[in-house]
Amino acid sequence: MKVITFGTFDLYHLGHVNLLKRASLYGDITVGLSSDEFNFEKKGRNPIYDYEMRKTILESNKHVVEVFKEESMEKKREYILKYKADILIMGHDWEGRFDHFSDICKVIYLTRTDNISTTDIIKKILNT
Ligand code: C2G
Repeated sequence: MKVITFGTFDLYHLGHVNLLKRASLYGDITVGLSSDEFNFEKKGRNPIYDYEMRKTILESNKHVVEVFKEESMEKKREYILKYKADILIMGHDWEGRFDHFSDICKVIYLTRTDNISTTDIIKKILNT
């Protein structure tokens, strides 16, 4: 089975690793990796690691077979069809947000890892 997931995966951390490990139980993973510009739209700031760095880091994950540039939310259906994904998997902070793709793929939300996020890491660094 072919899994697709999306995200910025900035400052690669345990939450990302756990999500990819859990998703790998369903199949090989293709990642729609948010462009720097799309991350700015989503979070109002540039990622700390630029796209190429985040892509290289993700490609080092043994469960990830392909990484492509995610440029907008509106293209999600196009991406799912283009990459022939059987299952869309996201962390449960997105619960329900992608159910409308269930006509073209299975949609699964997995438990997020508690007490870690890119934003928290940045705050911790700024407060040291
Ligand atoms: N995640 C997690 N546990 C955390 C942090 C993140 O399981 N502690 C998951 C998120 O739920 C997401 C993935 O790791 O499935 C990537 O996280 P982000 O880079 O924060 O993704 P996001 O910015 O939410 O982008 O089109 C969808 C968006 O691109 C998703």
